Amino acid sequence: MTAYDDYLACLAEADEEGAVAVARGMVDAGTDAERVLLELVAPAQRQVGEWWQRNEWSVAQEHAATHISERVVAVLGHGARATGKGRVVVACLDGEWHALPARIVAEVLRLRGWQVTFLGASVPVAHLVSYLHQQDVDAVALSCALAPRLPAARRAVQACRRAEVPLIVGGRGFGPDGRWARAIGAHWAADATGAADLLDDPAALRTESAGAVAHLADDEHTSLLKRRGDLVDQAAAELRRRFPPMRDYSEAQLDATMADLAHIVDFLAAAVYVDDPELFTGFLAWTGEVLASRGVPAASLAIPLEQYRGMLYDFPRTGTMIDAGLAQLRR
Ligand code: B12
Repeated sequence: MTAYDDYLACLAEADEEGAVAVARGMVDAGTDAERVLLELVAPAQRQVGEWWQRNEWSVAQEHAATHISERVVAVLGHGARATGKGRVVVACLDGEWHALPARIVAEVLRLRGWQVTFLGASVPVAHLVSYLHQQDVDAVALSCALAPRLPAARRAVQACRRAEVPLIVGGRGFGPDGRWARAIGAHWAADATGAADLLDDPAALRTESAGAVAHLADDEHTSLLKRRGDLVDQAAAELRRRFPPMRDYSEAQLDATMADLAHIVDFLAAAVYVDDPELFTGFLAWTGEVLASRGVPAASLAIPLEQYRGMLYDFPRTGTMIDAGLAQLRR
């Protein structure tokens, strides 16, 4: 068994002390704490996500594992000394509850000699900015795991620019190659090591990009989100009509279905925001897998998509995204 297997076994058994011992053991044997964070804890958490996605792990098992990884991350960052590089504030965007990826970035920056202030999950942009005005901060690092937070990320880019504090962003919400960070004009790094390297390069951080958001002039994104409640309600009614198993759903299944319908609108809106159908088709592929592993045919997704398509007939860009999604479902 490798240390990674041992660590996963500890997460599976909710063995907190065991997990800490595996991580400490690696450091004692000479592995950098940064590598332990990025090559043990981070991939283990991604594996936890896959188990949840495939319905092999419950939400409770995921929560227990995440709690343990949070403790391990704190232990690995402990004792790091600031070396006068400056102060970085690390936070998650508004509505973003994936604090652990941000915490891993925070601890890596601490290990690299930065003084780090970790603000944690869901920090509204206005509060972040007023914090920047009150404190002496050299840079901000923002994390986003879910693409629907991209509009908040762009507001943060603009606000940090006005406050003249360099900002870097990261997390899976910006796309696998950071392309949606570029779309909103943000500096992006793929992982915590990339974040540390970018912060060490002030010349790179001084460059400014306006991003590529001219398409937002059509206002489809804002109008679409204004209709969110109505879209979800109508899609639920249509599902009840065309998808008979839903009539026997438990309350919990109905709640999950309503959340899924809202997610579809949110990711559709995010795709419209950055004008990239792949954001939406990628989301649908993932949702299809989640549904299939819970016994719901992925093809049933066509019902809400067709409903949204009909209701949004006067939204041309949105229509293109939905058509790409429907074409993918047919394949
Ligand atoms: C734990 C977890 C949760 C926990 C988070 C608790 C916490 N304290 O963090 C809770 C239970 C809250 C949660 C909730 C949800 N989650 Co969740 N979650 C996860 C899980 C399993 C692990 C997250 C993690 O720690 N990853 C490990 C780190 C290391 O991830 P990482 O992205 O690789 O991070 C690196 C880079 O992205 C980068 N990086 C990250 N941030 C930054 C910042 C900067 C500045 C830079 C430069 C780099 C950078 O550096 C990191 C380290 O190198 C992931 C699975 C996954 N693949 O990540 C799902 C996952 C992200 N969640 C998912 C989902 C769907 C949800 C929910 C919508 C579920 C639901 N139905 O309610 C909610 C949404 C909540 C919200 N609004 O934010 C999906 C997202 C899928 C998608 N299509 O986008 C995932 C991928 C699970 C899956 N496989 O399906 N989740």
